Amino acid sequence: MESYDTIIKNGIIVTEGDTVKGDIGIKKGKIVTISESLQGAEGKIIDASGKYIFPGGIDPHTHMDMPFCGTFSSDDFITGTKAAACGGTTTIVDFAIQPKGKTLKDTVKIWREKSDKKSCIDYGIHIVITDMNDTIMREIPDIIKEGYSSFKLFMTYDGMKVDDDTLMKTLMHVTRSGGLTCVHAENYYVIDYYTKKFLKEGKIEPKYHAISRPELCEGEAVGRAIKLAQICKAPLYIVHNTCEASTSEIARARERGYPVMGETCPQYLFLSNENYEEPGFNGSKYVMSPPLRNRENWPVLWKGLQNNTLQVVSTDHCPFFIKQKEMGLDDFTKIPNGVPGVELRMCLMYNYGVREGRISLQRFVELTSTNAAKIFGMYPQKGTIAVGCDADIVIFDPNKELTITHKNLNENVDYTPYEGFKIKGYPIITLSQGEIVAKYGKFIGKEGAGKFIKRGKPKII
Ligand code: DUC
Ligand code: ZN
Ligand code: ZN
Repeated sequence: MESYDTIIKNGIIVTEGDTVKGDIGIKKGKIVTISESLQGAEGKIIDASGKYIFPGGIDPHTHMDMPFCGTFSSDDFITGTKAAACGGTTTIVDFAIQPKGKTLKDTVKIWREKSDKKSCIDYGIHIVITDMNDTIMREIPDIIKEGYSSFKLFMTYDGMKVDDDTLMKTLMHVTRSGGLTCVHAENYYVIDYYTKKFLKEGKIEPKYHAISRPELCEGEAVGRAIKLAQICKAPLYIVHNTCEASTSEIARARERGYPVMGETCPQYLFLSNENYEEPGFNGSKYVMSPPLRNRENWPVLWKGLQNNTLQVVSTDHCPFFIKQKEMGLDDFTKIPNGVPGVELRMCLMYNYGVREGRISLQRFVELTSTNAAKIFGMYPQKGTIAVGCDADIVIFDPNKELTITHKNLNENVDYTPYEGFKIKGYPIITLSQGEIVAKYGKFIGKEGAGKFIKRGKPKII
């Protein structure tokens, strides 16, 4: 008789290519059988009748335990990955920030100390280069071979931003070494000009954070980064697109056949600059960069997700308690930038994407899992449901209705920007490498059981 560690029975298995009813047999953390019926086989049975079985979510943009504005994002690798698991995400790719004067090897060591034996789900690491020089350049090929195959550059932020010269050198060198360059694209000088002007005029409230970073400030930087990538014959991935100004630049480049890819995040699809008008200091909850835009951008971003101008929905999860946000009570530039989101990405995208008819089930899987696995060198180990893959699986109840409140979430922060949202469809069981790590919104896995994922060659899609 066939025997498995776990059998998921009677689910509706959804991958990037297919939707089929069937059973999944799991052994030693891997999917070993998918068949119409595993009737009679031995193993711990999970009955998934009437439920969707999705590949575990992959969130390729998180900031756990990140130093920022004199504080740290409030989720570390323990709390943040527990929250991710409860929300149906089984892999994150977090950004290790290079401290000035440190090598890439040092940077990786710092981030592995934050994540190893702490992460509760599997994780990869991108490297943010803030201090480029010849030594760093020479480290790139080896660091890629060690599984850190993507790099990010900030085009803005004092202390982290790089100039166009560094951007070009990185694009060329990373590409030559088989890696992928990502950019946070906003025009530094536009922000600097408006910030100084507003503070001088006594305009200190959170909403001026957003007004100092207009849409074209993002559009210009995205356009410039794309052109530099073109000159360098390099592929490029644009993180957190928020608006028409940036998405249209990516669309134009892709129409011409350039290898440019991009993501957006739930906050840019479901929230708007109207949130900055909330009473008191509530606007600070939405201080992030790039900022929230007007709601006319929502259908543009959805169209981008539908027509593959954008390939990924990530979260840019970077939570701060209100107390931390209050560092900027008298000066919006001192509000730590970022919002939580890692726990709600899958349900929000299902509710507003699939249930409301904007995307198919297949596109949902691509946007939340498969495409990130491909782009960031983890496919097919991750990002799909097939024999031989890691058994990273979400059992999703399409009929579960709930009203979102931060009180029921596992993120280590005292608010959610999605408070009061009513949704239908929620992950009820999450398996990471074959083990059940979350059930009905509670983490039940082992702290620190997540593995570092040595990522391979990025795929251009
Ligand atoms: N944007 C944020 O809002 N937070 C962290 C870093 C970033 O780019
Ligand atoms: Zn960013
Ligand atoms: Zn980010």
